[in-house]
Amino acid sequence: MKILLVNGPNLQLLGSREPEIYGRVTLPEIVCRLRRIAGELGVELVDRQSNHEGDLVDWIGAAPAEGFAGIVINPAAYTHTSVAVRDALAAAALPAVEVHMSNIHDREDFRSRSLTAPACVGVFCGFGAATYEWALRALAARLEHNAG
Ligand code: CA2
Repeated sequence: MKILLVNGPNLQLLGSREPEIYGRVTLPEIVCRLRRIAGELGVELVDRQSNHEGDLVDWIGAAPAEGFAGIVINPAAYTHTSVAVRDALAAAALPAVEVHMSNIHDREDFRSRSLTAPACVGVFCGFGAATYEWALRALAARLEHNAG
């Protein structure tokens, strides 16, 4: 079973700036750890990151045809702005889990609204790099439950 990990704009900066908010772990380190967990869970993880909204829309849109069973996504700033990413998630109709490293409800008001969350089966936020791990485990459990 293949799971698509999508990371949105500026997440390539993780570990280099704003460590008080996002910690010191880099995106490649997060992906490396997730790959190991995916292996333990018996799923394959394919990871992508882009600063461009259309890339996210294209990857989500192609995910069903590419054989992905589900999506873990941190849409980053597009969470709060992108009807296009939300529509792509809804159209793909794959179980998607939204991730935010920070607690988006404990920051600026505009961050507490997610346009993309209603197109996801669930949301994890606020546990730093570990948030991705919970999301991956939750999605894998759901997919296993659906398959069984
Ligand atoms: O908490 C999260 O994971 C966010 O999705 C991160 C986004 C932010 O716009 C969302 O409101 C919450 C920002 C990603 C940019 O990451 C940076 C990392 C280091 C330095 C600067 C930006």
